[in-house]
Amino acid sequence: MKLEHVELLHVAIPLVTPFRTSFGTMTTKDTFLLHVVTDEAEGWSEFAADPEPLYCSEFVSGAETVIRDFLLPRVAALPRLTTAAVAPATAKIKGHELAKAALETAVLDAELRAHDMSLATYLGATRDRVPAGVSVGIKESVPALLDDVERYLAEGYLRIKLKIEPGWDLAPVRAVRERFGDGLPLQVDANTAYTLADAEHLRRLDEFGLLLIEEPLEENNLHAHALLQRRIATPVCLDESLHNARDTASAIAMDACRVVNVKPARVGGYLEARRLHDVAAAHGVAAWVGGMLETGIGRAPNLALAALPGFTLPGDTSASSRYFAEDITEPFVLSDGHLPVPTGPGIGITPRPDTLHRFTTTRNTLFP
Ligand code: OSB
Ligand code: MG
Repeated sequence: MKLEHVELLHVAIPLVTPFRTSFGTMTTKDTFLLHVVTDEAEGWSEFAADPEPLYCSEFVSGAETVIRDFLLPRVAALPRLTTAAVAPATAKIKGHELAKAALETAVLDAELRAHDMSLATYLGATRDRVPAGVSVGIKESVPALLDDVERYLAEGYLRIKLKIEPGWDLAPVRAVRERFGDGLPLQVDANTAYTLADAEHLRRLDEFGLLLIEEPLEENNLHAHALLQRRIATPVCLDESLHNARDTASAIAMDACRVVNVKPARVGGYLEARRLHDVAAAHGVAAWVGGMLETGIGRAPNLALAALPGFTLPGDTSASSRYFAEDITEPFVLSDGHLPVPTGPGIGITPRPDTLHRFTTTRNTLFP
């Protein structure tokens, strides 16, 4: 393919309800979409992080600069543009996995459309629908949390993830277990809120039979997570600490995690995400696809990935209505606790022009 035009669209979409985690509270999905035009087809992608570097070191305005000044010039200089060439062309730029993922995914969407192939087919999907879990934020009270969980279960969600932080951990987990029973698939996510000094406290979660505890300790401290895992029975799952397939292999080898959260954005894109899937599967380690409150543009490719056979646990890929009153694409609708895997070419979806127009705050041409 030959790159002809790249446009970046800043979008701001209100969330149906504020989403509070140990690192902050979100009320809008405020990010950008990339629209790549080649001589053969067009592609879309969504940047996964937020305006502030609270979940990870990347952020919206920084990623725009990185893409415009460092990634795009290298990709535009390729004699022949293919998805497989994007990561090697940008490898010398350190880090910035989420920015790299946005660029690679838009190119991938265009390339697959040019070949009339769906992302699910390309990645090796074995399912046409995927079980949906839901990530439930920190609430002002336990009764308010129980109301939320009850509503999500009534909608059909098959697994509940509770966001936790010091002061909001044992009590909400105990309350959810007491109200909804031991059979409910339940897990927690601390987003790095604890330290090893909290090991004895976290061990008290063991009695609740959780599927996993996600990223309890500081980002990138595999050694500390391995020490924690020796002291608790709940399986440790890593999110923020895993940036590529190689460090995922290291984390598994040192027993720093017994479950892997795969977010394609966090690892530089879908090609590397599939490698994480393969590493986890080769080790017999459970894996699932995480989420970043994506619009339909980010959700569609995550659903294609989640359809691979090694994703053995329900993911955070929830329906559009869990996030937005109105999504930027046709909404993804929960049916019998599952979401459909897109079947159209590429990521299988595009923004609805009128909705996109209403949610777009600024458009910038990045290339030429
Ligand atoms: O840690 O998994 C996380 C949302 C934003 C940033 C980080 C995380 C999350 C979620 C929600 O837990 C996942 C989703 O529903 O998209
Ligand atoms: Mg997480």
